Order: sequence, then structure tokens, then C-alpha cells
Amino acid sequence: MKIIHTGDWHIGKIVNQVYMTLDQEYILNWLVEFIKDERPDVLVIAGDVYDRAVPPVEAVELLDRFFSQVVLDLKVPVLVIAGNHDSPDRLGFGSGILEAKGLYIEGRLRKDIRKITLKDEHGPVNFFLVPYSTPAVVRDVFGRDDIHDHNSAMQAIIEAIYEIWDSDERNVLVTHGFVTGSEALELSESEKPLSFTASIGGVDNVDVNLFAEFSYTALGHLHGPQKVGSSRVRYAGSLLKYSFSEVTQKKSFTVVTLEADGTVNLDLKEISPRRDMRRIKGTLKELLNPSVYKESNVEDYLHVTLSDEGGLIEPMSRLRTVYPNVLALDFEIKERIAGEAKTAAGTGYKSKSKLELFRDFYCDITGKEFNSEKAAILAKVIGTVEAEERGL
Ligand SMILES: [Mn+2]
Repeated sequence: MKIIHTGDWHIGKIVNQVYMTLDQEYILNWLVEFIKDERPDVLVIAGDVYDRAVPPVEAVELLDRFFSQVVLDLKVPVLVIAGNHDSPDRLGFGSGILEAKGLYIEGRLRKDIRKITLKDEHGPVNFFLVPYSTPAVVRDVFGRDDIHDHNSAMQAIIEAIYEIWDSDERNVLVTHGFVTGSEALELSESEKPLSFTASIGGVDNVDVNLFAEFSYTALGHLHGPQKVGSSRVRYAGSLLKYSFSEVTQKKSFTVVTLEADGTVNLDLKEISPRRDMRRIKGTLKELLNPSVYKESNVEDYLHVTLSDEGGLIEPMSRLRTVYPNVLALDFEIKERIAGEAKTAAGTGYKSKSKLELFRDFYCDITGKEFNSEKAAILAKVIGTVEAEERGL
């Protein structure tokens, strides 16, 4: 069986005030053509389909058009789960109607884990759809008090799958979260901590060993395409580069061939975007010199670092006469003097969770200790707000 595994589309994403919808449309049009040629048995989208719980109209229309082309015209089934950016109910809306046509969307986790069985010439392949869920939701769904983090939540989910599966058949898990093994993973600024508890000593991660019995586990969440431990557990990576911390990543679609005996062969199909995301560095004069930029795509999304020492007049507008899509500009000198970006939130604020940011702010302003009691209260507030944002 041939599976195209992808995820983290973040349709409707805004990067430095620019809507990426046209870039996303470009790739999805390309994907339709690829599916036409490749004739996969199924397309799997492992969460974070939209960037926000309430996506812009253009994003919804784009996805709608894509699904119609793949499911109705090409008759290739599509399996979709919600990620932590999606609203479970909004994503799942109307999924009952579309199921008959081969579009399976699992927005909200259910006690009877969703099992979709597709067939190839060697027999059935079962896909278990496990949308992103907080430990609290999993605890509710299964009515189990022993679930306290993402790992114990996933353990309960896997146990529920074992009750309904046939271990002699080929079984594929589709889920979204932070799955780790013994090797370090490639992370980016796009992946924020999943839970507020992670910043008070808890952990978000799920042990990859939980997936040992599956022929393949199709993961979403991390934006860099990569395996976790063995190549049978993989992150597809995001559709596009969504932050400058991803500039060195090569985005791809994972074409998984599942053999009769359950072994997998992988083929990565590199994604060529309409506009790449890059960093460039030099003096303003150098960067505006045609011999410097003539070999490159000046339409790319750029983070420009200027190495000029003196003052410059309107560097951004001058850069944009050549590079219309400069998204960020900084100066090498200032950076060297200032060291790491410092704000009222202290150093490294970009990688801090909401709770940590508040803690730093609180301590800065009051000079008092932010004890565990205060942390617990605030964690609850943040949790409630985040749940509301996702429409839970
Ligand atoms: Mn995610």
C-alpha cells in the first residue's frame, strides 16, 4: 500500500504579517498533480491542518478545494486528524457527510478509537486516527484517574487500540504530539510547549516505544521531517518553512510503501516552494549589487542582517526595491553589542512558555518569589484560556 504522509500544513498561517495562503495553494496544487501521477492508496494529514482554531475564509476555501480535487476527482481517500492548532469541533464539522466519499476527519478523540480499514492486494491495512488531545481530555474520555501527562494518556489510547485490533494485520497509527526516543530531535521555534505543565517541571513527551507494535506511525507536530528512533515512526515535517529557525530544513512529503509483511520503504519527495525562506547577510551596498542577487530568487522571504557600521537611510525600503519580501531586518553590530535579544521578559523569551513569561514578569515587577501555589493558579488560567481558544 502506498501512503503519502504529510502534516503541519498550518493553512492560513501569517509569518511576520504576511499571509502564506498563496504559497500554500501553490504547494497544494503541486500535490494534486503529484497524487495524479503517483496514485497513492491514501493521503494522511497528521494534524495542524489549520494554523488557528478559527481560520480565515481563504484558508477554509483552499482546503475545501483541495479535498474536492483529491477525494472527488482523483478518488484518493484522505485521513485527517486535528493537531494542537486545530479546533477539534470546527475541523470535524461536516465530516460525517464527507465520509461516504472517502474523506475521514477525526477532530475529537473518542473512546472507541477511530479505525479506518483500507485494502490493497495483500489484504487490509488499519489506520487508527488519534487527534491531538490534552491529558485532561484523555482522562475524561476514558474515565481514568491515572492519566496525568501525555505519555500516560497515549499509553491508555494504545491499550484501547489493542482491544480492537488484529495484531496479524498491518496497523498504522496517525497522531500528533511530541514523541521522543533516545536520540535528540531537530526542533524549531514553531513548536511551542504543548502544555503549561511542561514549564513547571512536567513533560510533554511521549515515549516512542509505545508505538513498537505498529507497522508505521505517521506523526505531526515537529516541523523538520525526521524519524524517531526507527524509520517506522516519522514526522512528515511542515508544508513550508514557517519561521526563520527552519531555514536549513528540507521540507518533503513522505511516500511510504507498506509491504505485504508490514515492512516499510520510504521515499522523500522534496517540496519546492514558490518562495523559499532564507537568511542573507552583507552591507546594504553589497546586497543591492546585481552581481550578488542575480543568481537568487529575489522574491524569497528573507531575513536580512546588515553588516554596515554607520547609520543608513531607510535601509528597509531600499532593500525592498530589490527584495520585495524582506520579512525581518537586523544589524550585525547591534546584535554583537546586545548579545541575545533582551526584552522585559529577559533573555531567550522566544522559547519560553506563557507561564514562564508571566513568572519572569511577576518577579521583575514585584520582586517576590513566584511560588508553586501561584504557578498552579496561573497554569489553570492559561489552560482555560487555551482550551477556549481551541473551542473545547
Ligand atoms: Mn502542532
